[in-house]
This record gives sequence, structure tokens and C-alpha cells, in this order.
Amino acid sequence: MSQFNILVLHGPNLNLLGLREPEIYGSVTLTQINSILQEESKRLQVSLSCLQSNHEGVLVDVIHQAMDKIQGIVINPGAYNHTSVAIIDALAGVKIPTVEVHLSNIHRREEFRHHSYIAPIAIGQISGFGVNSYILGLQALVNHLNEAVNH
Ligand code: CA2
Repeated sequence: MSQFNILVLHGPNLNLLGLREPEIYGSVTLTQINSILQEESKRLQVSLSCLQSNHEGVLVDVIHQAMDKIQGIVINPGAYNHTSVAIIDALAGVKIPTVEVHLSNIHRREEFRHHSYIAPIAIGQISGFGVNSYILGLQALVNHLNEAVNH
């Protein structure tokens, strides 16, 4: 196992995945996504923890608690992506490299989803590939961390 501890954060309503609106968000549940990511983390030789919350303050607290323990974050902020200054401030405050992911392509959807508060402080954004957005996001994050160590 490598030295990297990765945190996957899921924002509001993502606990409903696979149970409601499968035409937009697919039929895979959040539990299944987390176990796919655990599998991928073994392949990438990192440790992974996952958390979902419907509460902005809980997400802010968890980001603060990640300081000095977590080397990288994959976040699907859900609707908070388009509203939350508190989450960007928390991520900017802890300075943990972060990748923003979305199941749907936010740029092909309603105008209000096009703006991301998180994007300017993220390493990058992956949007529109369903569950693969998370896998690609995790791979990109671990690549980024490995490159930083090897340079
Ligand atoms: O595409 C994504 O991953 C989003 O982050 C999902 C958010 C949405 O507000 C963002 O614009 C894009 C919504 C998550 C809601 O998830 C549900 C899942 C099943 C049923 C109802 C909601």
C-alpha cells in the first residue's frame, strides 16, 4: 500500500443513486460506486475512504478533519457545486489536491449547472461519464500525487 490516503466525498442526494431518476444518473447505487472505487484503490495501491452527506456543514467539517491525514480528495459536490462558497473555502483552506467529478455532463444540462464553484481550486473536473467519472477522477488524482512525489 502506498503512502496516499484518498477521501471520496459525495454531496447531497447522491444517497438516492440507483433508487430514483435512473434515466439521468444511472442504476448503480452509491454503495456499488464505493465498492468499485475500493477495488480500483487496491489496483492503484492507495487507501480510500468514502463519505456521503446531505449537509454542507458536515462536508466542511470532514474536509477540515482531512488536514494532515488525507493526501487527495475526489469530490462530487452534487448541487453544492453550483452554490457553495463554504466548500471552496474549506478545500482552499486545507490545500489538499482535489478532483471534481460529476456523473452527468453538467455543461449539457440547465444553465445553472454550468458554473462550478469548485473548478477554479480543483486540479481538474471530470463530468459526464457516469460511474467512470469517479474512476477516472481517482486515477487522475493518484497520477497527480505520484508525479508530485517523483519530481
Ligand atoms: O452529475 C452529477 O454528478 C451532479 O453532481 C449530480 C447532482 C447535480 O445537482 C449536479 O448538477 C450534477 C445531483 C445529485 C442528485 O442525485 C440524485 C440521484 C438519484 C435521484 C435523485 C437525485
